Amino acid sequence: MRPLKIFLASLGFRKSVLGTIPPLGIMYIAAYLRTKFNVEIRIVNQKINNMPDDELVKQAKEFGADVIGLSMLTTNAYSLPYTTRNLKAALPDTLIVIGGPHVSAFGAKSLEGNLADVAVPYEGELAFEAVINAHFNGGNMAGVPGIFRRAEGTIVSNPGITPFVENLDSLPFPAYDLVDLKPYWNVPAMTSLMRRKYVSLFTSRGCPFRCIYCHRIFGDRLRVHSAQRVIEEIKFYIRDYGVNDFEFHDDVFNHDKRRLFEICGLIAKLDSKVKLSFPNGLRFDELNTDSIDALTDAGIYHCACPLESGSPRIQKLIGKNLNIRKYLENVKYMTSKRIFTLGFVMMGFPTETEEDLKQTIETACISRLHTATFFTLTLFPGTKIYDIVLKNNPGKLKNINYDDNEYAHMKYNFSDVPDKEFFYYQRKAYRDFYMNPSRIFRITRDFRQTRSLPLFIPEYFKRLLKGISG
Ligand code: B12
Ligand code: SF4
Repeated sequence: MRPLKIFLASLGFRKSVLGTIPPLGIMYIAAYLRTKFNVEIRIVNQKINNMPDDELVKQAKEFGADVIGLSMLTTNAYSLPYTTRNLKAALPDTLIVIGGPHVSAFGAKSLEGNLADVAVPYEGELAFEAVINAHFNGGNMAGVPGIFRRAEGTIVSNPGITPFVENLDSLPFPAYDLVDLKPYWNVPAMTSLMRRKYVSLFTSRGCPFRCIYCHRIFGDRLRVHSAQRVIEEIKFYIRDYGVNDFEFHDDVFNHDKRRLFEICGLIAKLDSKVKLSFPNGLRFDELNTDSIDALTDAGIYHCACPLESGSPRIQKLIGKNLNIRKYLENVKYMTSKRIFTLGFVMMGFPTETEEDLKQTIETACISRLHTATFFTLTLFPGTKIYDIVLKNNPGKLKNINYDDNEYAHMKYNFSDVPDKEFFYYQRKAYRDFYMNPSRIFRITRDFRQTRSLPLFIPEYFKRLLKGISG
């Protein structure tokens, strides 16, 4: 029997120097499906070479896909109507499944306005397997828990939730063999460096914290790959890909402290010297000098430090409850080791006042962070904070346009401060934070690719002009 042909694509375009990484979600799914079915799989990441939608459709047709899986963030979902219409026209009998953060956020609504057949929220491996089994065994998907599907002209939400993989070590390594890594090595990754041979890792899923603006893709229980398995994976990439630079995308890599020490200890014993970065951040109030020393010995050189707010009142409101004193101490200690530290800060929370904003700016400014990005809160359905605004201030949701928006350029203001003042504080944040000779000195001293720093200057000015320019 010929293998089942599965075409997996990650949607969206790369518009600036901001990061692009290998599409881990569909790479994990591909690796898993290979262990379950006789399949031939092709992976396409639209973002890496800004492949036009029509080219993506052409490739799916040429490949002769029996099943198409499309993965996307909400910011990338705007092309779904066009792409699914053309995919259906080119391959009328092919099952189109959508999944990823957008479906996890929008649920049944993610099937509105497009021609995808099935939408899979949350973790994808087991649910996609169940969808394929149901499709090729009579087509009845009513028994697949937690998915959204079309039936008799309507969208149906199946009862139950899509299952999580309990033992993460039972999953195969993501299918790096289906991805050409070279183009990724030439553009900035989430770690804002380029021209470096790296691999992205995702060594844990789920998070026990309760920040009310955050996704729930992997549930609220931390599941981890064992330290031994993480090291096996690292050794595999060193051996087979000649890579010694590893970018961790975990949400809370350092929550399991024993595992952190185990992983760092095993890395320090490797024959090859490796470099580690944590561009999605660590939970900084859960670090201490010992864990920072262990990470340093293992090779950490670049780390995001999520602060979000410098106001204890807002910390409580958003459920982050970060210990700001410990945060500052640990940033200082990490920076003293010349590890490049990037602050993630958010502004625009409901009820946030000028006083809160001032506290946030002051906290960022007194920190030893090398850089900071002052994001505006972007609300996604499926989060508690979205429901709060929906209840108290629904008018504010009307203007949200997620389409193709990037990172620091989203311009929303859900705070109590009028827009004019609010964006003034955002610009002030960038100005006060960066207009500091000691910080500029440390950036140029500790950034690994000083020569590429000028590339980020236009990005800096865009942020500095937020709320003034278009
Ligand atoms: C790396 C990362 C990025 C990178 C690269 C993202 C990319 N895809 O190119 C960069 C830095 C560019 C980025 C940017 C942004 N990001 Co981001 N990012 C992440 C991060 C930290 C890791 C993503 C990852 O690799 N996960 C690991 C893989 C294994 O998980 P996964 O992709 O979700 O796949 C699993 C399931 O979703 C599902 N699945 C995925 N695809 C498919 C497809 C099918 C068919 C099926 C069945 C299942 C399925 O199965 C997979 C395996 O279980 C996540 C947080 C997180 N923990 O996931 C946020 C996250 C994806 N980002 C998020 C956001 C909000 C953003 C920004 C909009 C931030 C902002 N306000 O500007 C920008 C968007 C920029 C843009 N225009 O694209 C949100 C998404 C929310 C949403 N509804 O879309 C997340 C979830 C974090 C959060 N705070 O909530 N991000
Ligand atoms: S923001 Fe980070 S710490 Fe908070 S719930 Fe999300 S992943 Fe967990």
